[in-house]
Order: sequence, then structure tokens, then C-alpha cells
Amino acid sequence: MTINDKQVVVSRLPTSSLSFDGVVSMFAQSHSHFISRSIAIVFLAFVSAGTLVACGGGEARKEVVTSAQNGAITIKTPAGQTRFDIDRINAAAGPLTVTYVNESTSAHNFMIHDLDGVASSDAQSTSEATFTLEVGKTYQFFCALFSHEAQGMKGTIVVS
Ligand SMILES: [Cu+2]
Repeated sequence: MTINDKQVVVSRLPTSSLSFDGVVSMFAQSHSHFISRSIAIVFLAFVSAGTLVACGGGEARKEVVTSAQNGAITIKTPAGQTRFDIDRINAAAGPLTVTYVNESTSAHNFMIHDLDGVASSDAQSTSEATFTLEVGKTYQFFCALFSHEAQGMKGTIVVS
């Protein structure tokens, strides 16, 4: 089963802190009268093709995965929302230029934990920043304004 770059997603339990085996065990135990562990594994393998992303309202939506192209990516905040339109960015090591398009009527920014740089966009404006990514690392990007990160305005960058 492969995940392509654009918006692929099936659903997964929003339990990223648990190991796959842990989830399988929990699932198998809680359904032990009805389902064997092997069936649980097949089921969870199927639904693990993607990730559900928790939103501020407690709903879950599909994870959006996109790859940077030639060291660049455009990420947006859609009008009326307090989130980014991409949850996970796959990128190559080296410079990554982020064009941050803020379509909302609030100011937001795009920053990456542990890295210098900020793309800071006033309401309905666009900004750009370049970050240097190290090979093999995983970073967390976020909006540093107000409590937006805690509200889910964040995501992951996986560097290959
Ligand atoms: Cu924000």
C-alpha cells in the first residue's frame, strides 16, 4: 500500500503516541470475543494508510500530505480557518523556501520549531521564508501567534 503525495488518506486512529502494536493489542483485547488479533492487524493495517487530524472542534479530517518541489512549497491558511492546508510536508534536506499564503482575516505566521526564520503574513497577504533542513530529521511547523498552535495550527516536516 503506498501513499501518494496529494491528499491521500484513509483514516487512522488519532493515537500517534501509541505504537502500532500497542494499538493492535488494545483493539484485539477490547474485541477479543469477536475478533482475533490477526484480523485486528489486517484491519488496522488497512486503516493506517492515512491519519486523521484532530481539529479544534474535536472533529477529525483527512491528513493532507504534500512534497516540496525543488526546495519550495506553498502553504495556505484558507479563509475563515485557523489552520494550515497541509498537515505534512515531505522535503529534501537543504534549503526549503516556504511561501505562506494567508487568506484569512487574521494575522498568522509559519515557523518551524528549532529553526530560525519566520514567514509572517498579515490578514489576506503572502510572505516567504527560507529554512535549512537537515537530512533525516522531522520538524514541527506551527503558527506562533496567540494560541493557534494549540488550536491545531501546526504540522510535520519529514526530511529525506
Ligand atoms: Cu495563526
